[in-house]
Amino acid sequence: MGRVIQWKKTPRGIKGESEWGFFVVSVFDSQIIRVQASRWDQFYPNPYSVVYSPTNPPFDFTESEEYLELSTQKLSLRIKLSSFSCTFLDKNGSILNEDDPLGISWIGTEVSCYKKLQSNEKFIGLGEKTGNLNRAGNAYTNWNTDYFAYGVGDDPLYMSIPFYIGIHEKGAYGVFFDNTHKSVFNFGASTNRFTYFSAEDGEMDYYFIHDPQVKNIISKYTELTGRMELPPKWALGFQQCRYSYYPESEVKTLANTFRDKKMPADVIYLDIHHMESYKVFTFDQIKFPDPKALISYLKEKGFKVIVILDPGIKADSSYLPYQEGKSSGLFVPYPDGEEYQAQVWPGWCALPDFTQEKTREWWSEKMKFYTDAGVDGFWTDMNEPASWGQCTPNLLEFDWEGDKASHRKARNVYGMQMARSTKEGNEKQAKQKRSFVLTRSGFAGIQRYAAAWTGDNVASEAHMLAGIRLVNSLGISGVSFAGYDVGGFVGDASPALFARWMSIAAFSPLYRAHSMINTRDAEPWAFGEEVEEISRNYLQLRYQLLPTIYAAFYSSTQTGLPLAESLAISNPQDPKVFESAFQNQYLFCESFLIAPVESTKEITKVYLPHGNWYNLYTDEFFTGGKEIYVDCPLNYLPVFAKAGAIYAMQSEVLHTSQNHDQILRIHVYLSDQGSTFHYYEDDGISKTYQKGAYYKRSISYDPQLMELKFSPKEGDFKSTFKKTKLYLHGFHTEVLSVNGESQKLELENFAFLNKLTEFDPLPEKAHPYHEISDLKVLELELIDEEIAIAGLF
Ligand code: NBV
Repeated sequence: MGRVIQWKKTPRGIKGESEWGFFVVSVFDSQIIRVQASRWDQFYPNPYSVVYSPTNPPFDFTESEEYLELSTQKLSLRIKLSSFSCTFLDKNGSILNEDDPLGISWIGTEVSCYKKLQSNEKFIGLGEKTGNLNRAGNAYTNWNTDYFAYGVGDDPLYMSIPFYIGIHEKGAYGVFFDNTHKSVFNFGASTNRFTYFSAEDGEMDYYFIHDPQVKNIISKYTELTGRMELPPKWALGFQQCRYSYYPESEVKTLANTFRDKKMPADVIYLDIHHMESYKVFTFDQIKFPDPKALISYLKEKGFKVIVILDPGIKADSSYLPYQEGKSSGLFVPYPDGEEYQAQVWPGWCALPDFTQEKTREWWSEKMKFYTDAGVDGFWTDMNEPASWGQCTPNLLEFDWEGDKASHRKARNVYGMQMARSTKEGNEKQAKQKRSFVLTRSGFAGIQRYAAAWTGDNVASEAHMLAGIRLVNSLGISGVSFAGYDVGGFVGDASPALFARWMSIAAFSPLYRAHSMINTRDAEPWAFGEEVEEISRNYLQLRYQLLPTIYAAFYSSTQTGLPLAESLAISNPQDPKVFESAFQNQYLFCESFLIAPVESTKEITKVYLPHGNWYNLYTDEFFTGGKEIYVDCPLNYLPVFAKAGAIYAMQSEVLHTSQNHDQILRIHVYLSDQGSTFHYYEDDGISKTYQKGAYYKRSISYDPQLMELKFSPKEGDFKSTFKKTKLYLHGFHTEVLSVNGESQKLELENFAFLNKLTEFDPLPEKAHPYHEISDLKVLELELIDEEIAIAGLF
């Protein structure tokens, strides 16, 4: 940038000119400052990612011979006048982050921002990136790529989110580089001088976010780029996919097998073979002669159907969507106006330009074809966009909301705009219902439109663990609703691997099994009786935990925080959580510490962070801040409940719309720390919750008073539960006072998982059975008024 030549104050900050460029600095609020720099006096911000634009944030401004300084209550930015070099400080004056003297600079069109590496600095986030939790020492590229059978260290994959969090001894901060071009983030790879982010073209445009707590940095980032909307409850159930289930008789058999085998599930997918010659908005008439009848058959059994949508429109003049797209100018052209075509499943295809409003509108109307047949959700694949050859020419001209952009600028948002249009279509057609879209490709802000899955993974132990890190990293980067193909898409899972994967994914936001054409059958019963029982156990546990998972989804819509929370979020200063042995561990729904482990291991090392913990299955108590060894036979994934955890369970159900027994089971774990569970319930499907049709109350535990309090309910929804049953873990209480009335506790033997059938010749050691004996329980009427429970100890 060079020396600052002139500058002036604006209502939101400053703007000015330097020797080599122009800049705008804007205070967004007390925790976010945006820095824009360009070589021209014109700025072209990305219209797709940021949805937050506060007005007139208060800030102080000081000026000296050497510096300009903008400060809010929580953050200051000091700009050196001799070089436009930026230093961000917290409210105590500690340096959070500062530019290297090379600062913001250009090489041709490539724009970079070089920043000093702080001592022992760690970096987390950056969305769907393979590799370690701590990204220090590595570099990553953002360029949405269809990567079949990617390796666990490969980059780039399908989705780009140029947002990361830096953590060092003096604090933590977030940087969101809002440039859609191919970009590189280098956290000290091949250099010990700096870290940098750069893009092939476009402007330097980044948001600096600060809060002492990593959690709040993520919340702020999602205030900027938006949060997920509450999904329909069925989307939290188990989803079974395959490339592909057909014909319809096979789909029916699949549904019936789930029900016959008493395996909970909610969703069946139709992959590309549902179409006629892979043409989107068609059904193959031989394989699926009456889709409407099929879907209503499935609905009666409690299944929703999700269909795949590929963007490529077959260039066939007898195909209506192609005719319409061509005549209305909906497809991506070359700059001379000729229609661009590439080969995908249907053969040569035109590509809808989702950066154009009328294309999105048209696409969303077309979806009526599916919603009329009863389809409930959509799966947007190949939207990087992918094509045979994998080298889309850069000169293609996208509409970019009328401003025109080349493929270089538009590629990374293409998939996100397809997901957006698909969500709009899903909502438009489904009237009052919530939508569900699952996308492969995306960019910062994708969480507003869709859930994400991590593409074509492989059936291996390493992939199972890598998928967890991908999902956790997506969670750090605003995408709370994410998952991986359980069992691995490519290749054949061993029975043990499948069983372990099913049990880990029961604690994943998205719980979906999927596998590739020409691989072995990969349904939970396809690997033999033992795997079937283990799978059923974890499926049932997932469904029993739905009241907790649903409430956690609701919280995430409010806070932007992930459901699967890397331990780095709450323990950023604890070096242990970054160690390779422990970096896959995470908290699920704030209460459960999940310690993923390969299926080949019988014993594993687990790191329990600061705090106290209970083995979920046995209630064995552990003080945290240490490593422990834990048995991990195939039927028991190591899971620990946090001391102070409060969560809710329901009776076993086979799908999310099946009635439970109306008893809400609340589990509470003794702790010396206070805690609160925000219970949330609504009809699970409509949008009436936005107008007050919900049932909310908090359940708080006070260790000083030794009290548990249910706040009075809020909202107009009538809970589906009539009673509550308290399960007290670690408490010694025998009698409790409930709203002043004394009540005696019962003792119950309690198991989170069912005992496996005695397989011959499986030794007991391989399949132990855990039951918590004499757990203290108390059943109560669930009144909507305050419930005060005293006398705990
Ligand atoms: O539609 C087929 C597959 C799909 O099953 C998979 O989940 C996607 O990631 N799709 C990719 C196309 C090509 C797979 C080789």
